[in-house]
Amino acid sequence: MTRNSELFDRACKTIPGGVNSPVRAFRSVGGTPRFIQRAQGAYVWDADGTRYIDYVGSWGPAILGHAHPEVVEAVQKAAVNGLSFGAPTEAEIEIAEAIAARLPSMEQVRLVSSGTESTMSAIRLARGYTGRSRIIKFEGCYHGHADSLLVKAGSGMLTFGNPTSSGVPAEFIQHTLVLDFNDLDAVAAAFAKYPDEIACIIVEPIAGNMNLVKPREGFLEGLRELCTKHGTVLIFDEVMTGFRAGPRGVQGLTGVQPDLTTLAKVIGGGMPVGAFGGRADIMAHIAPLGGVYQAGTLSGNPVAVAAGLTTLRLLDEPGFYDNLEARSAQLAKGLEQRARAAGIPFSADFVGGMFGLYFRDGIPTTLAEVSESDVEMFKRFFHGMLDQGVHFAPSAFEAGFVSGAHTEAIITETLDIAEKVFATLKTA
Ligand code: KE4
Repeated sequence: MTRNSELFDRACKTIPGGVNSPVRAFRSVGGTPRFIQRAQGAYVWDADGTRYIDYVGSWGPAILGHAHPEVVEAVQKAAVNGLSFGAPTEAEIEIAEAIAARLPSMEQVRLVSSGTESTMSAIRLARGYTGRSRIIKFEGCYHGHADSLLVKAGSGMLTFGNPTSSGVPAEFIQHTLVLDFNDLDAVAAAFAKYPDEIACIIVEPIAGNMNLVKPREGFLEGLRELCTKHGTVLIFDEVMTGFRAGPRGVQGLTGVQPDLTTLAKVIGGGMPVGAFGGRADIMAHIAPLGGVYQAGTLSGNPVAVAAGLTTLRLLDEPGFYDNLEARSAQLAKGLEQRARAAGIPFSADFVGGMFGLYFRDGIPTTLAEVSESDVEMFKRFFHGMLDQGVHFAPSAFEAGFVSGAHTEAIITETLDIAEKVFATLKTA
């Protein structure tokens, strides 16, 4: 009995599934989740003292590497002055200004405490601003667990193969239209069917919750055009891609400007910070200015904001993103080379500090293509790597993450281990 399994057994007695977020439970890959005791840079250590090269990165926030000394120091300095006041602070202005300076589409920013809160609030705001009820999302995209979005979602819901959650009454999702990601014709048809009824489109501009799936040429531009034509609010859910896919998110990479953007993960640097924001004329409808209510006791609390602000500042280091993407490329291309040498059907893709691994030939551009991946082969790869001290995301339908602490040598170490693991996959 390892310490991990002891803790997991104990956890399951008082925590549903032993975890506080389903995807952590290893249910899709089997085995015992690793209970992390500490983390530093590119590494995490579990309850048995085993070290892993970490490619989960807290599902995106740990872009600098774990426990960056300057982030930890900022948190400590903020904490001694009090944890939360329920009153405005200068730091909240600073992070709103820092976000708006990096994402010009976000003329106004409201802080919340999670990605779910940010998307839930953005949807309500789009409905309040337009006076319309219908929303469009895409199958396999995950926007957190607000009721109207838990329809054919991605991430842990796709992982478990139950993409629409129980407990959500049909009335709550009757206005949610679910279309295929990258199918612009389907979006045009929805507008033809419901002219002037669609409040918003919410999209992961690069999908990271059905594994990594990039938009086809013209897809985002087409969404922009249709939303402008129909007075529909275009929401880029950049909770995962914001400051992760690049220094200005996907909107910076593509030049496609959404009306609203949702953020979290990186902007908290590991602490609970989310945000939504965009055009000032839309944000003017949010309380206390307008009739769309939204609130949060711990929104913008100084300790979390200190972590986020310091993280954003450190991301401005010259060359940070060039190095980050070079490491992602080294990993993705290196894995492809080694898998092919072992005769394993495998492909990999990357953008900025995020990557996708697919046990199929060819990089997927749709959920259907992702779903062709050999999940059983992924499970064996996942555990083979885990046993050798490399921790990937415990799901075939999640993106992976590198950080500024993942050096060329650490990626090479990962690739050397992968070469051995791929060799075992062929024989099994
Ligand atoms: P949170 O409520 O978990 O902070 O954010 C929800 C969310 C919203 N939008 C996007 C694009 C997201 O990726 C997420 C959360 N991502 C998952 C990982 N795929 C979080 C991991 C988990 O659920 O434990």
